Amino acid sequence: MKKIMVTGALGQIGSELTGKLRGLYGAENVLATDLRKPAEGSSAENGPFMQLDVTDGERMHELAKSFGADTLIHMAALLSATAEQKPLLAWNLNMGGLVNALETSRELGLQFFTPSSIGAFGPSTPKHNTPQDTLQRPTTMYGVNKVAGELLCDYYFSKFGVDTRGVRFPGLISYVALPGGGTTDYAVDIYYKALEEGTYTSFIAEGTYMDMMYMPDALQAIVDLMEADPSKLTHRNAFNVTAMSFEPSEIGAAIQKHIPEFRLEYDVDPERQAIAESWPDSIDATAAKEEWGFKARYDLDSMTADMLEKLKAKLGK
Ligand code: AKB
Repeated sequence: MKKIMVTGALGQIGSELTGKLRGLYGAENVLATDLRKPAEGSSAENGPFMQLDVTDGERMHELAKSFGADTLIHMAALLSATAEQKPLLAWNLNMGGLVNALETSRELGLQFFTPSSIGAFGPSTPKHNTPQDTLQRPTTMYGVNKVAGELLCDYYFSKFGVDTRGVRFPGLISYVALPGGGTTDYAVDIYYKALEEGTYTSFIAEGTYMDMMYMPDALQAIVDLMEADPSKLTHRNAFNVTAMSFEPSEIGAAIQKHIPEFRLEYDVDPERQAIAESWPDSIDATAAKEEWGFKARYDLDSMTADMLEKLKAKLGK
């Protein structure tokens, strides 16, 4: 990776990924693009930025070409809960954006990355230690988009030789950018509310396990997979990656080790709860470990300590 274009660069992952890539490869070598304009003083402004609607394939191609990109990292997408509320918009944006990004990569010979998700699994998928290769019959629009996307990336590799790579991300937790419209968002909100109000009302029910990962591990996974020797990759797209699996009362207990008076309450949102219940409790990341050395550094306790420390500074607490 030397000249990288990132779509969705102002989103939850994109905003931190852009900074990491600029640190590794030079600010001038990473073009950040997003539908929105960056806020003044935002880190997206520490290097080139262009506005881009990913459903406009012609503009995407033109931007990548004039930048001289050799890599396209496609992050722009709607998350699970929003996609469930606006399924047609999700189809058009998630699938339209992806096919434009793959076409741009095919036409310009770019290396390509896009994330899939634990949302690509469904209720008939084995729930515990979900294998890399397994049943995928998701019941959400987001999941339908993710499975179709995984297959499309495989197709562009086998049919056109595009160097497509990707992972299935679990819920990602970060103190930098807030997620928006995801089912796993509670595991970010809880830290903010713990510091701001000392209490949090979870929209996910006690006992509902989902896989999670701290953002620094997620960013490193993208870099490691993109740098991996292609001859070692049996799978190319949709590698299961995870760092931990927990349910709301376990993250609550981890926070109480630092804030003993913290209280966790529940007001379950039936829509997001149904999505969570259709996903695995825990997935198996063996293929990612074996094929390109995936490793997560943070577990629930070390992530919680770091999150609370960084958020305290951010919120001036
Ligand atoms: C979501 O909750 O929609 C995302 C995901 C797991 O893909 N965080």
